[in-house]
Amino acid sequence: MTRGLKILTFQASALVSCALVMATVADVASAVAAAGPSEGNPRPVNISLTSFALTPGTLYLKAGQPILLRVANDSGLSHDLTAPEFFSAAAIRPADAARITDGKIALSPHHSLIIAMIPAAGRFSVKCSHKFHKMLGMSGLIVVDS
Ligand SMILES: [Cu+2]
Repeated sequence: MTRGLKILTFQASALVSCALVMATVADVASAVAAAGPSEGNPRPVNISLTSFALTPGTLYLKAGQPILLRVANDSGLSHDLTAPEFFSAAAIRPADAARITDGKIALSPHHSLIIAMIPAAGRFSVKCSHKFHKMLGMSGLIVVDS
């Protein structure tokens, strides 16, 4: 009986994390809708993490222009997008900022998330912080023009 309960508990927590991901996507969708045509819709921007590359290697953005940054782990290994200066300089929707820990977005294999943000001007290096991943090719640059 106890064992059955443990399995149930595990499944429930897995469901909760799936629900959280779906809630984030729904929130961003409503944020986009709320922005309305007069403010201009956020531009969708993608960063793909693979073993072992960040694509694009250099991402060009415009300061002050809202974006929906989709970070996707398109691989079977865990990776992260580490860009502490980029994230701390940007204005990030609070619900999305909660997904960034120590300047890092950690993603399980084949998971993605969307961050609604307004980038600030600068040149920011990005990498995966997992051991040897940067050396193997997981590094890049975000250039935000003013
Ligand atoms: Cu990695």
